[in-house]
Order: sequence, then structure tokens, then C-alpha cells
Amino acid sequence: DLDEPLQKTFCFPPVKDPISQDIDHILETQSALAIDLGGTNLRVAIICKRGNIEKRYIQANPKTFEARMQLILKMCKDAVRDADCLNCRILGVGVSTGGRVNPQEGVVLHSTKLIQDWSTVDLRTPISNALHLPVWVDNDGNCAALAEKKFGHGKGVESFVTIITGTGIGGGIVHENELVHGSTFCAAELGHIMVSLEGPECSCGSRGCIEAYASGLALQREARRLHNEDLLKVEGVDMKISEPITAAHLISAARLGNSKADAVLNKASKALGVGIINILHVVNPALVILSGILSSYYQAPVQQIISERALFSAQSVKVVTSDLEEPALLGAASMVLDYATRR
Ligand code: BMX
Ligand code: MG
Ligand code: CA
Ligand code: ZN
Repeated sequence: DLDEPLQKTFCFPPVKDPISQDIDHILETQSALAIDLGGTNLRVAIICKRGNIEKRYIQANPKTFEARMQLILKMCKDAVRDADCLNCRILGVGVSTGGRVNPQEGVVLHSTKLIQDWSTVDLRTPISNALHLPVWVDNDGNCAALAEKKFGHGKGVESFVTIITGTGIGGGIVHENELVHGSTFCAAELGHIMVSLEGPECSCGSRGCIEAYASGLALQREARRLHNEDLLKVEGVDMKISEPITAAHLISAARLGNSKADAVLNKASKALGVGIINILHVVNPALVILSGILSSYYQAPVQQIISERALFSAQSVKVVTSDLEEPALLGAASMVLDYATRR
């Protein structure tokens, strides 16, 4: 990003006469501060009303509650300062986080060990006290669904689900135009749909969850296993792997003809596809939107399994990949942009 240092050097709140202040106020874009807390990263972004990401910040998500809270507040303060220079007027803060969330209270109720030290956490009070802004909080998969509804393929669709693959697998359900939260805010934890009685261990403590087969973390684990057993090589191709092994290596090995890598990915796709069929048979959505790192890989096999194994009446469902860059962040912003401007 070439103009970043320049912007830093020359950015200070200008002193202006009242008339140009008035004009500036009109020209300011109503914006939101969005935060996304995942199994790997902590992201913050300034997002304007139309859904453009004006500026983005990314750090590793700290492992302890104290360090995490401290970093959130620091990143937010930096972003609020930068927003001023970008002429973005921040209306509030939207937080997307892994874990079960009570959005009415702005509290993270419980998290799997994907985010450690993250249960019974009031996010609204400290963030709103530090920044003097209203704060909205929801689960990351639910936020992704809100983003699809406002900016993506979910626009105008009464009933759809979204599955977002990252470190884990997040889910969101929009039914009759409303997000489904459930009786104890545990609805739409779609990563923990179980597709086998035995199956691999999941970070939630159970086994056979689709997250344990098809998430970024699950595929990375399998890629490492194959790599350590010297099975990730492709005959006739020089696959030097010096960087850390990820799901991407598994996909490229499979594409180059590695049958072990192909088998792992097939199983992951099957698990995900069967999990999605279970969703179809419970909520019968019109649309399934896949997003995140592996969505374009999974789309075709999922569609295929649905045509083979879903009940006839559920087969009309469309499976698409999201065209949003950052669904969780955009959804976090949409809570602010929709509610802060509502009269
Ligand atoms: C886990 C779970 C979900 C979350 C999903 C995606 C926690 C902390 N997380 O299944 O609530 O939606 O991961 O998370 O309980 P990500 O880390 O891939 O963004
Ligand atoms: Mg995430
Ligand atoms: Ca969810
Ligand atoms: Zn699980």
C-alpha cells in the first residue's frame, strides 16, 4: 500500500472556519467500525455506508482475555483516528466474533477452544466506554449472513443460509427475512452439525462435526499429516514446501494428481455436503451461500452431493459462492449502519 506512509505523515485534524466545517460535515461519509474476532486473526475495518472497506487492520488474535481486550481497544482507537482523516464519520462499532453471543446484551456467552478465554465476556461496555460509541455484537457466521442480506447474494431472498469456512466453520440462517438466534443463542452453529458417530475430534469437544472434516484447520491438520509421512509429493512435479503447510497445498497437490490429497478433500467435501443436506431438511432455504477460503473449491462437490442425496423437494436449492470480500466484517458494519440510522 504505497500511499499509507504519506497519509500517516500528513494526517492531523485540520483547524477550519465554521463554514468549511459545515461543508466537511456534509461531505463526511456515514461509516462503521467493524471488528472480527476469529480462531486466528483479529481484524478491524472502517466501512462506509455503501459497504466499501476504507481501511483494514489485521493482527493475530491474542490467546488471553486481557491481551485480546487491550489489542481490540488499541486497534479501535487507531482506526477512529484514521477515520477522521479519511472523512468517515463513525456511527458506531459492530463486533463479529466466534462463539455464542447474546446480541441484546452484547455479551459472548461461550466459546469453543478455537478462541480461548472467551466465555461470559461483556464486549459492549468496555468498547462503548472507551470510544463513546454505540456497540453491536453478534456471532461471526450470523454477521456473514447479515452481510449477504445487505450487500451480497442474499439481497431480497426471504430464506437462505450461509456457511463461512475459515479456521473453523461458521453459519448463519436467515428465515423469513430474519436472522435465527434460537432460544439460547446457539442456533446456526452450522460447523457443529455432526455427520458421523465416530469421526475426527472437533474443537468443540465432540466428534464428527463438519468443522472437524472441512474447516481450514482440519485440512491443514491433514495436509501436515500427509507432509510428515512424505505423502504430499506429486510425481514428476517438484513441490518444494518450505513455507508452513496449509489447505492450499492440499488442493494444489490434489489438482496435480496426488491421490491421497484428493481423498482427504473428497471426504471433506462429502462431509460438508451431507451436513448442508441436513440443513436443507430442517430449514428448507432457497439459497445456500458459501464463503471463506475454501468456498470456490467446495461449491461444485456440494451441489453434486445435494443432487444425489437430498430429498427431491429440497433439490431446487441453489448453491453459490459469495462475492463479498469480508462477509463477517461487512455484517458487523451492517448492524451499525442499519440500526444507527434507523428512526
Ligand atoms: C467455531 C465457533 C463458531 C464460529 C466458527 C467460525 C467459537 C469460538 N467458534 O465453530 O462460533 O462461528 O468457529 O470461526 O465457539 P472462524 O474462527 O473460522 O472465523
Ligand atoms: Mg472468521
Ligand atoms: Ca452462527
Ligand atoms: Zn464441533
